[in-house]
Amino acid sequence: MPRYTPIDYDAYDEAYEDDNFEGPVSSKPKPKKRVETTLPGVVVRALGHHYEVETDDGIRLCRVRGRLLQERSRESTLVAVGDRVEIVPEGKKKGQIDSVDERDSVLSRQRPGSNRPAEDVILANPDQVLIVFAAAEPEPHTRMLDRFLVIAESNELPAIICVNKIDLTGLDGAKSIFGEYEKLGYPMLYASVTEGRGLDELHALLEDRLTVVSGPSGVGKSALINALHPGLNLRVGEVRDFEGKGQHTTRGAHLIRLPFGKETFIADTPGIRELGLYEIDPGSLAFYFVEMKPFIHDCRFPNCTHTHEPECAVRAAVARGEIAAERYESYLRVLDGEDLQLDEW
Ligand SMILES: Nc1nc2c(ncn2[C@@H]2O[C@H](COP(=O)(O)OP(=O)(O)O)[C@@H](O)[C@H]2O)c(=O)[nH]1
Ligand SMILES: [Mg+2]
Ligand SMILES: [Zn+2]
Repeated sequence: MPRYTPIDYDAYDEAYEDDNFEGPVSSKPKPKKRVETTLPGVVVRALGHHYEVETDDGIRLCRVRGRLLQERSRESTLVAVGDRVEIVPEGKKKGQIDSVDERDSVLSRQRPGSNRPAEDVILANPDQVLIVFAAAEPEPHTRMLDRFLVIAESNELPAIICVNKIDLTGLDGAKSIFGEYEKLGYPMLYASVTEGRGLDELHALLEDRLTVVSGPSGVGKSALINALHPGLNLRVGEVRDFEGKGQHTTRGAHLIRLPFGKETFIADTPGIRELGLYEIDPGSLAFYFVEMKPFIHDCRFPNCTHTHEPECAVRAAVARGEIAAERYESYLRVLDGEDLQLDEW
């Protein structure tokens, strides 16, 4: 057994994990083997090489245990926001991430400049996306809503559409703009923070899920979340969501635990903002417009882009009014690569 000189904490850790370790050759008594109790938690924020992990006894600042770093695969992010982890607590406020649970779902993108398939996990374990729009102020652009829906569909995330500020238009006014989406089968929620409408339904839809909250700036995302978590005090009327200005340290998404249910989390928008549409294969785009899906296989050409080809079942459905002309227009624009400034939030 080589002589072991404790140098730092990490070395100690490794030494403790070595079952054959006989202890430092010194007169000091052998330190007692620590009994490691781990705590379950959820990663809520990534800060460089550290992570904030929400546990039952609060948020702890954690680093990743050396042993876990060695197990790192090149295929995917080792630890991501949204991961369910086990941590070994250190003191009252810190800990080490000891293991990461298998992910049920991911929001990810391919790592640029990589020659092997490697994904950057922007968010682990998302359950759904809540796309918030306003019935008025700002003027709703359904073209932009269609883009959010494409992002949700291409990531296989169920989407819920929340139309806020119905106090400004009335329910009928809001439905005249967004009714089409109800027909497509998306769950719709009409709300008004000012009048306290729709908040109970929203509460029920979010409970015990991890929801990505997204939508243009000014539609009332922060106001809605404050209404469900009055202690949170997100700034209303500011462009940056969920965070104060001048915080650049956070990478990717940030989770906030809402004070109901056992595991209710919302993720802020940077996660989805980073997912451009540039990665979507034009040949698959129609699959992300839910109403086009049933027609795609009836096109004469299997590689039909539904733009000019003869005997295109999608265009025929548009002509018959079975697919809304506005939605088809959105499809063409996304296909065309039109940049709709999703990042101007
Ligand atoms: N009339 C009306 N205004 C609202 C409502 N919800 C939020 N607002 C206002 O809309 C503005 C933007 O809200 P905010 O929550 O910051 O939007 P965010 O950018 O999506 O987070 C603020 O001035 C809010 O007071 C609503 O239900 N009705
Ligand atoms: Mg906001
Ligand atoms: Zn076609």
